[in-house]
Amino acid sequence: MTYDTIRETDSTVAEFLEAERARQDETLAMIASENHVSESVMEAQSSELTNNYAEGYPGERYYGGCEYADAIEQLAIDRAKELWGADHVNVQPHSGSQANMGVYLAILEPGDKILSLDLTHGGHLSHGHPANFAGQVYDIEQYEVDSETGYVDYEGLDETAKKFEPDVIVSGYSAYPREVNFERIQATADAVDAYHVADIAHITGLVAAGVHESPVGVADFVTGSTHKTIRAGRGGLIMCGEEHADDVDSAVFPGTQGGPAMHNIAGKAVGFGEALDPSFDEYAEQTVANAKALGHRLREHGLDLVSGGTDNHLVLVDLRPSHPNTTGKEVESALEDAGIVLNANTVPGETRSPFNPSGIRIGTPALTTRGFGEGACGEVADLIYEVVDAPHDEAVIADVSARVDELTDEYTLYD
Ligand code: DSN
Repeated sequence: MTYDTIRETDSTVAEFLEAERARQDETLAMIASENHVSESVMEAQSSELTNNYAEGYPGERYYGGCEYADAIEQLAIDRAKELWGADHVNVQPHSGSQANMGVYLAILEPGDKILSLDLTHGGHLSHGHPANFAGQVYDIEQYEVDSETGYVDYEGLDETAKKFEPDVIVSGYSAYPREVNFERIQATADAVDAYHVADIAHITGLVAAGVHESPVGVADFVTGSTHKTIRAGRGGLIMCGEEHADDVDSAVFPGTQGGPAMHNIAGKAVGFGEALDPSFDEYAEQTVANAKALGHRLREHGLDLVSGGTDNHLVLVDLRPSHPNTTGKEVESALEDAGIVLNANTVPGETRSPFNPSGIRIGTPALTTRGFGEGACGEVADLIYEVVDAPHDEAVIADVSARVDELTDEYTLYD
C-alpha cells in the first residue's frame, strides 16, 4: 500500500500515517491483542466497500446495490464456518465487544444475571465491568482465578454459580495465559441452567488452527474478534447453533448496529481465506511456542509469571515478587522508549490501581507474523528483563533500543 494520493490531498494526515507505518516497522509489537494483517487484508479494508450501505443480510438487504456486498459477506460467513466448524456465523459485529452486546441482547432482559471472570483476574470490560454497558444493564457476579495457581478456579465457579443462579456464564478472557476448559464451564452452566457464552476474542486464531480447545459446539454462543490471533479484517463475529440464528442476527442488526462495515467484512473474508491455508496452522503453533520460550526465559531471569507459564499467545508478569518497587506503567513506558511495545496490566490480587498496575502483559502474535522463532523470542525476553530491572537507566534503554533496531531490520514487516 502506498499513501501517494493522500500525500497530495492531505499531507498532514499522510504524515501521521507514514509515522505510524514507521512506528510499527521499527518497534516490536507485543500487545497480546495486536497483530500485523497482510497487505491483502489492508487493501480489502480500504476498498470501495467503505462507501456501501448494506443494512440487512446477504439476499435480504434494505438497500439496492448490494450484489457484491452479498457475495463478500457470504464468503466471509462460509469461510468462518469452515475455519471454526460453526452452524451459524454473523460477521457483522464491529468489534468483539459489539459481538458480546449482540449476544446479550439476543438472550437477556435488563437486570438478568451474568457470571463472568473478574477483570483484574483476566476478564474483559464487556463481561460486566461497572464502567461498561454490561455492568450497568445486567446484574453481575464474578468468579476468579485460584490465588495459588493462577488457573481459573473451576470449583469456586461451581459454588458461585449455584448461589448466584446466573442466566449466562461467560468464559474466554483477555489476560489469561492458560488453556480454557470450555467443557468444564459448560458442565457448570448446564448444572444451573444458564447459557454459556465463550468469548474467544484473543484466541480465535489458536482455536481455528486447533492449537487450543474449541468451544464451538460446546458453548451456546461463541464470540470473538477477527483481527487478533486470526489476523483478518478488523471487527468481531458471533457463532451459534441454528436455533439461535434469528435471535442473534436481529440482535446485531437492527438491535445494536446499523449498516455493517462492509470494507472490514471484506478484510475478514480475505483473512479467513488466508487462515484456511495450512501455513496458518504453523503460524498459530509457532505463536504458542514463542510465548512459551519467552515465558521460560523471563522465569529464568527470576520474574514471576501468573500461573507459572503459558499455554497460549501471552504471558502475564506479576512484578511484585521480583521488583516490588516497580510498576507496570513504569516498565511499559521504559520499554516503549526502547522500542518494545506492550501494556501494563492488572494481575490477580492486584494491589495498585488499574492505571498503574503491578503487571505487564506480553504477547507473541505480531512478532510471530514477522518471522520470529523461539530463539529470537528468548532474546527479546532478555531485552525485556534488562529494562524491567533498570527502567530508569538511559544507557540500558539505549542498548536495548539499538538491538531492537537490528531485530526489526532483520525481521522485516511490509515490503
Ligand atoms: N482491548 C483488548 C485487549 O487488549 O485485550 C481486548 O478488547
